[in-house]
Amino acid sequence: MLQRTDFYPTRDDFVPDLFPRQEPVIHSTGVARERGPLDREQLDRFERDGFLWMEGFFPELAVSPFLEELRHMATRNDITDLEQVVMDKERQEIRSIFAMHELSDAFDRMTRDPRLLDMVRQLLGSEVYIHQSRINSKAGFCGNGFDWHSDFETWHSEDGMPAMRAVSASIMLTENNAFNGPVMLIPGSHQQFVPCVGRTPDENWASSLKHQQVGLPSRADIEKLAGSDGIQAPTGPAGSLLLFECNTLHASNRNMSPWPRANLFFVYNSVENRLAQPFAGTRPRPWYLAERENTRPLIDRRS
Ligand code: AKG
Repeated sequence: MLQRTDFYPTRDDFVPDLFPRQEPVIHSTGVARERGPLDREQLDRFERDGFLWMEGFFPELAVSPFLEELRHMATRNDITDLEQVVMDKERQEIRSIFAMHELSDAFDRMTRDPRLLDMVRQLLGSEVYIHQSRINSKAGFCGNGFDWHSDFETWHSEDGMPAMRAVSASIMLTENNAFNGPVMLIPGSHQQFVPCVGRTPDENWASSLKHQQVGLPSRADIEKLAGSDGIQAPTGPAGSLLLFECNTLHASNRNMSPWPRANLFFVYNSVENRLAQPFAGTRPRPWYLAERENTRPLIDRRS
């Protein structure tokens, strides 16, 4: 059998030191890059930091029906019993719902919002499809956090995503403030691939979605990367948007405040970066974590 070259080796007993990414951060070039909607300053910031924060991108009123729908889903046993719904390990509150756009027409329409699509196409330099969508919800007083990781490291090893050519659009469904566990990011970390020690158990996802144990960068690597430009935790009202590059290291703390925090994530992958077999040698993860079938280019909602 022909051996595939793995440009991002990870998940072994011994791994190389962190090393520079192999692809550009912004994949469009020339006129397509300059055409917008992101202007030069925004592109430069995304390229430098690995993320862009757009406070109040959508009006709060435009996102409140999505929060209502999430609350309604939480009351329905036929939804909470689904495999794609992950409950918090200590309390019986929803932690994540995957493939939101398959469960709800409203969420599906939102993935095709022309303003989102145009920005993501500009960043990825091609047509795009949804690799994964999810809501992460942290109930007041008890919503758990997420350890430091690069999404790409997981998508590469467990899903067979070949290259760093995916972007997450995270839309805040509630206010994100300093106390309710906002996402923290390490600016500039997307420039380095951080290999992670440890082999991937079969069906790792069954436990990792509640508490990740492999695919975690070493503390020394996190310290090194955060040592350059620190850590940022963008905060703002419901409707704010965080666009972040698939390899940007991020994490979040437990929600110890009384205020719930719910964020929606749409992961757009380039149609030129469709999934292969997982590089960790494990079986492919379920469809709701990694789309393999429905990879046709998304068509704008307006058309
Ligand atoms: C992830 O889902 O990969 C995250 O790191 C989410 C962090 C959060 O929702 O606070």
